[in-house]
Amino acid sequence: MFLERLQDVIVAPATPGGRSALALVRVSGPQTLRMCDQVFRGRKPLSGARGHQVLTGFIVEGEEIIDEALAAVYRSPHSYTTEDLVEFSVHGNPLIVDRVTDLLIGIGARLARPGEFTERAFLHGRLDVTQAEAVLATIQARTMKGVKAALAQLRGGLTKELKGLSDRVRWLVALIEAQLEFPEEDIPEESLAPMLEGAIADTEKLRQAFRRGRSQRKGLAVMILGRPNVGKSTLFNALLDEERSIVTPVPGTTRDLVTGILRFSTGQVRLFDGAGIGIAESLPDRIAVRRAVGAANRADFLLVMLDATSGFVPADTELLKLLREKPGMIVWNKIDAVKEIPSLENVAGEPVAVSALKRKNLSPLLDRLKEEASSQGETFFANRFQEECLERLAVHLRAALDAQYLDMRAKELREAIADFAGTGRPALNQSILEEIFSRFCVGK
Ligand SMILES: Nc1nc2c(ncn2[C@@H]2O[C@H](COP(=O)(O)OP(=O)(O)OP(=O)(O)O)[C@@H](O)[C@H]2O)c(=O)[nH]1
Ligand SMILES: [Mg+2]
Repeated sequence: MFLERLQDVIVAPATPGGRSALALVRVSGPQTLRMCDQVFRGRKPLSGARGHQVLTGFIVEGEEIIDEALAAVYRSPHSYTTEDLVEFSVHGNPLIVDRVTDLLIGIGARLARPGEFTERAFLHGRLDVTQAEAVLATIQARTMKGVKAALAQLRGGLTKELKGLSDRVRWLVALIEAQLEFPEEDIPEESLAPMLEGAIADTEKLRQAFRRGRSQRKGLAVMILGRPNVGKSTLFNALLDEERSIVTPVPGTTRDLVTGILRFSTGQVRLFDGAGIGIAESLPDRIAVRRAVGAANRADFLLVMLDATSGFVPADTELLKLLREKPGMIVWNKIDAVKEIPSLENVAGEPVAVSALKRKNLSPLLDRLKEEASSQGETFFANRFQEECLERLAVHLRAALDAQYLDMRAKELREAIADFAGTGRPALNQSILEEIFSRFCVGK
């Protein structure tokens, strides 16, 4: 259906509403030049212009002059969308911009949806999704460093990384298939494991670069998670140095998701506090818990809080499991009220022990958050679907590493190869594309 929509001429202002020196109205699609000729009067028709030519003239409605304008003509395929495209520079008055846009709509153009120009560049194969994300990141970056990282990705940085990794996995599949077919040609099986481990490590590096990209764009999302009453809100307030979240001795105090920003010189953290995960009897409790779990799923980093006064309890097991899938750390709280910090077995990483109430030992926690939020190291910008592809990829690679038989390994790796495809060109599914491109501004 959206391929049919490619037949439409789309129009949208490409500059923000409000008064400014100039404003840009963009028009793209198969009949663009013919349509623009109906509203633009220059020394020659736009349909007779070369590509990349700028003409001076007037925007007109019949005999009425709407504005003096410049029209930049881009001819297919040498334009942002790869279609015929015209950009009118008009005076930056919203009345003029709206009138020009309405004029074009009046003769058959359609108002573009957010990101539709970029979506067309994607559908015509000029950009892959990694580059489309880079376009968005270039516009949204809040630091020059972020802009540079986005531009590197727009030039194909991430595409290259993914290709390198996918080539290696393809090579592994070829090796395994050769081994299955010609068992007499002995390919040492010991050599497969290190290669797989290398691919897993590189996938993890990419995932981390995705997280850094997200945190550079929006701030690292950190969720404080724990059973009711362990002191989550007290820690939240202590870290933000502000009495934001309500603290009481009554379990089940926090229900709404509370959020605050922690700023470091290297980046920022969006900190979340929500309901305690535990017995939820009333409907509001259940909704509150669902919200907290949802926020934990969306978070980039978890602070799983345990209560040192009660020690580890069975209900904490589920919370610790989350740390297998997502980076985070364990925080023992209320150490002011115990003689010794309870021990924990079989957990990854060193727990940090604090007293949120007395604000004791918070600096290792803050240091870690600062480190996680810093955009040091390579940064890539991705959307949810690309992140999910990479997540599945990591799962398939691990399964391939653990598989006992070569054919199982080959099967997992073939699935991994399918995941790569999704990172650059997701299945042409309307709702996926809409979700990706709707985050763009109108006119981009
Ligand atoms: N001794 C001691 N008490 C603490 C500490 N941190 C929190 N508390 C107390 O624990 C109780 C619960 O604190 P909250 O911060 O409301 O706990 P919570 O985890 O947000 O609780 P819910 O929102 O109900 O899930 C309060 O009485 C706090 O004063 C601490 O470090 N030491
Ligand atoms: Mg609370």
